[in-house]
Amino acid sequence: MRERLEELKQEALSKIVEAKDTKQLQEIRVSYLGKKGPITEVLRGMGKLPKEERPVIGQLANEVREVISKELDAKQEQLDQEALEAKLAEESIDVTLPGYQQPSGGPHLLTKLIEDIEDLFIGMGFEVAEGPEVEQDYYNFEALNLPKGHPARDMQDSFYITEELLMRTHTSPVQARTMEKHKGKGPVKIICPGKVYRRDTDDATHSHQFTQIEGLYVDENVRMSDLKGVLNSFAKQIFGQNREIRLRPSFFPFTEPSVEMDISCKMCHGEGCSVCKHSGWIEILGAGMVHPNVLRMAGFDSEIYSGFAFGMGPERIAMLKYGIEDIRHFYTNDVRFLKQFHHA
Ligand code: 2NL
Repeated sequence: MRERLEELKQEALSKIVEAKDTKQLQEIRVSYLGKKGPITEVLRGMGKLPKEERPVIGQLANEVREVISKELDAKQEQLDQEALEAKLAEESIDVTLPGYQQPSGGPHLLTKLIEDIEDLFIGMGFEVAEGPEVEQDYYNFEALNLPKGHPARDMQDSFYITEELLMRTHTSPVQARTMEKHKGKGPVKIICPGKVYRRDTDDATHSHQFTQIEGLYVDENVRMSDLKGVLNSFAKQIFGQNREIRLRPSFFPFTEPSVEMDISCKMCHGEGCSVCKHSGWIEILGAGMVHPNVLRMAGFDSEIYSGFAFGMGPERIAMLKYGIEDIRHFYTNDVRFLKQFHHA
């Protein structure tokens, strides 16, 4: 019986060594230590042994049980440890790998330019005013001395929503609304930046949606020389202190007299080149003295009050300032284009 027990022990231990998982260990436990296992069987057969042998064999059987049980426990622990290590190895991350780039964006070139222009006019005492992009025919045209039937308000050129509502074609209606709110009392000194809409076919120099900045200063004794001083200061701050300005007579329905402003060409220092079409001057904006009809419709006494107004296109300013050749670059938002101006 001794040999049998010794044999069972060796058998069980070598099976434990070879066991690959918890399930196999459990099978070994049941088959060797269970109620129907060989050790229990040996103990049952003890009755046939001589009396003095019984405690010795009994003790040996218990020792064998214990050794097998301990080995099973130890092997189980080893398997658990290996499983844990495998899991940790699988889930480990290499903290020395380079991280993902988190590219940071920046304000759009046009946003930035518009804000710079706002700041510069705020510095000269103007306030920023905004208004609706869906506008009434009255504020967009009528109040600006463009009565019904005026050639400049051709249905074909504007996006109408109803007979009386359209997408604003300029930011002037914001100025008309602001003047009206002042109830005939000056001063009104505002700039109005925003999106405007025209029924145009998009190409390198036209867009059905673009931006505009208009300015308006209404008070007693506002003169053309005030307009010239403000615009001169604007031009030098945006394009450089070495620029000259020039005012040429022009026509707008809402101003009288009307002018267009040019800045001297930097490329050729006024000598003439392809940028300025060999004139030495580049057109930047339109302006003039507010038409008395416009003042009167907004509730101002045109005998007491006078004003100047101007309008410019930030896209055009940006194209000239940075040499951008296609207006569509502003709206297609190719980051390769946009990021060139993040530090502008
Ligand atoms: C241009 C010309 C201009 C105005 C806009 C204006 C507004 C009011 C009264 C009088 Cl409420 N005038 N705006 C005046 C002259 C020119 O814009 O070429 N813009 C891109």
